[in-house]
Amino acid sequence: MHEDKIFSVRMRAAKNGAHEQGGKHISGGEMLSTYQDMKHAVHTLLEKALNHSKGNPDFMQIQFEAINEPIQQIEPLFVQTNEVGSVERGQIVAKGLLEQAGVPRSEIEKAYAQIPEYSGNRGAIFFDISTGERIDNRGAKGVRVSRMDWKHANFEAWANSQQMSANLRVKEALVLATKVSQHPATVAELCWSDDPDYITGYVASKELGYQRITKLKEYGDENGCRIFFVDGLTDVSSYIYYLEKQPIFVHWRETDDKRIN
Ligand code: PML
Ligand code: MG
Repeated sequence: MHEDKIFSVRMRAAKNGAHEQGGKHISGGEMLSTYQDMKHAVHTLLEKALNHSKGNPDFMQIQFEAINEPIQQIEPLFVQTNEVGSVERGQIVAKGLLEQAGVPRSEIEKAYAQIPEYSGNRGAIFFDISTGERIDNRGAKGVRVSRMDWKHANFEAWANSQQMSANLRVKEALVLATKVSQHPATVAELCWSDDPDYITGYVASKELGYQRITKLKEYGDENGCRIFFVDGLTDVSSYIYYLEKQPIFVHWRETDDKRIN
C-alpha cells in the first residue's frame, strides 16, 4: 500500500506558544517523501527545529498528507555567489540585481522602507511593482511556499558539480527560489535568513538565476526578509495556490548545466 504515493511533510516550530498564540517563529520546513522514507523525513525536520540558533521551541507541529496531483519537475536555477565585505556593499549588490531583474529603483526603495514591518513574518510577502503596495493580504503570517523538494542524491550530484558543499539550507532556499521564479508573475525574490548565525542571502529571478550575496545583515540579527516582487498579477489567490499547493520536485540533469559565464 502507498508504494507510489508521495507525501508532503511539513514542520513549524515556535517558542512561547504556537504561532497563532503569538509565539516567536523558530523554524519551518518542507519535504516530499515516500511512505517508506517518512521516518527519515520527520526526523530531518525534527532535528532542524530542535537544534536551532533562534532558541529551543516549546511548540512544534509535523504533519504529512498524501499528494494526489501530478508533481511537476523543474531544473534548479543557475547559481552564482557574490562575495562582499560589508552589509552596505551586500545591499548595494542586492538592489542592483533587483533592478537588473526588472524592479524599478523607486519600487525597490519603497519595498526596502517597508522591510522593518515584515521582518517578524514567517512567510513571504508579495510586493506589486506597479502599485508599490503589498498585495498578499496575509498579515503577519505571510505566505509559506510548500510542497517542494529535491531528492538528496541528485542535489548532492549538483552541489558536487558546483564545487559547493551539499548544505541543507542552500538546498531548501534554492528549491523555494526555483519554484517561485518559475511563476510568470514573479519578477524577482529578495531573501535573507532570520537566523542570527546566518548572514548570506540572495536575489533570484528566472533570468538572473540564484544570486547569493555573502553578507546581507550582521551576525546576531534575527530580522529576516522574504519578498516576492510581482507584476501583472491579476489573480492573487491563484498565485498563492501555486506557491502553497503545486507540488514540485527540483531535478538537475547534468547535460543541461553547461552555461558559461
Ligand atoms: C534561510 O535560511 O531562511 C534562507 C537562507 C538563504 C540563503 C541560503 C544560501 O544560499 O546560502
Ligand atoms: Mg530560519
